[in-house]
Amino acid sequence: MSIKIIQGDITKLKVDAIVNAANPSLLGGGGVDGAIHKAAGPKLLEECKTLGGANPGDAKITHGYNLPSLWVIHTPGPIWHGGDKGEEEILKRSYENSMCIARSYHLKSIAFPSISTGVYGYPIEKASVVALNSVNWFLKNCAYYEMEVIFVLHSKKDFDVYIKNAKLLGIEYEL
Ligand code: AR6
Repeated sequence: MSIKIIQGDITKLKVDAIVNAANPSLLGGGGVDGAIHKAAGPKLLEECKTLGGANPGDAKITHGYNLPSLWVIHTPGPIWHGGDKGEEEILKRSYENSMCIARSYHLKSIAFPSISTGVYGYPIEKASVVALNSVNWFLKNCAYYEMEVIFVLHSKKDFDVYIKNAKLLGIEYEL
């Protein structure tokens, strides 16, 4: 079981699955969602149309089409409303449900962007703690084969926050 933290563009990664910070329609949008649809090509949207959307915290899987990754796991995170509207629980479920789908497909390498911390406004300091704790907990308690999780941060600032909080939480990671 391992956790990697890197800075980069998630659409470039040759992994088993990348996770998409989607919206409940699952029909594309801006940010990382837009970048993933652009890189995957129009067949991704065609498949997404068959999924019937997803509630915040749930996750659904599609093929990766023109992406280097084989699969895309789509999960709408919570919109930040100040922190007292169940945002933390929903964000945790986005990570855990994505990991559950990855496990059910026996995927070995899964890359996550920083869900909800762009358009959805979840503060990166708080969101990174939820992301790191949820995935670390899943790897320790629920993974029954070797799984590698890569946190892919688009900006150096977000990367630095993840590294700082991984250290504070005592979570082992590689670069
Ligand atoms: N690789 C890795 N991370 C990226 C990339 C990339 N290519 N592009 C952006 N990010 P956001 P959300 C980072 O806004 O907050 C969409 O319209 C970005 O810097 O993409 O969950 C959806 O359709 C940020 O840190 O997702 C929804 O409507 C992080 O990805 C809504 O945005 C997440 O930012 C979802 O908002």
